[in-house]
Amino acid sequence: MTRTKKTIAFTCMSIGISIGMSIGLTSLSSPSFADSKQTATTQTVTTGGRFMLKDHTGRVRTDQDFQGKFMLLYFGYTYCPDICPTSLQTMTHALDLLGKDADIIQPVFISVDPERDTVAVLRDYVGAFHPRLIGLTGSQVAINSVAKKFRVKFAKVADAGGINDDYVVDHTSSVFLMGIDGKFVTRFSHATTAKQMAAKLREYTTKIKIK
Ligand SMILES: [Cu+2]
Repeated sequence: MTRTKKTIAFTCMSIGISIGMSIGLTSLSSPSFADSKQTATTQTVTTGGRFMLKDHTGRVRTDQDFQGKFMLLYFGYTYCPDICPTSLQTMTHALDLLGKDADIIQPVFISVDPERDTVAVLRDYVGAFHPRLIGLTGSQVAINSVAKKFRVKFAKVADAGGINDDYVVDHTSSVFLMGIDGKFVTRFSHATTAKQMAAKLREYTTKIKIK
């Protein structure tokens, strides 16, 4: 009897572990992951990388310029009707909640619509949000490259009924936090509130201060 119970318990545990592992692996799954468990556990998927773009003052900026500070990064476009303004407001509000502690965090906006988001357009736009917000744009090739490195997806969609019969751009709406070494720390979903973002930012920036 005891033996049977033990066997059942062990079996249940095994199933539990298997399910747990499957869930763990599934949550890590992305198209870039191969099928084997071996690959899933050993391969590191990087988010971020090198870039060279122009800021909203026309100055050339690279990823290196932002090292030594945390970078709170968002990809979007200035013509975005609601998603981008909401995200940028959340970022601004989160930084405001941190007060002086936000000085170690550089907010950055990278345009996924370089065709319309020229340096001049960006200059007018970033000022409406955080006073330290840096807007970045570049050639379509440069933007495609940086978006790919952050695994940010974007696509132009015809907006026939919209203003000027123009287009909108569907895009990933996560906010990325990069560390002082330029490496990926975490990402916030669009649903994250300013309060939640501020709490997480405080957590990560405090860790660095202790070191
Ligand atoms: Cu947007």
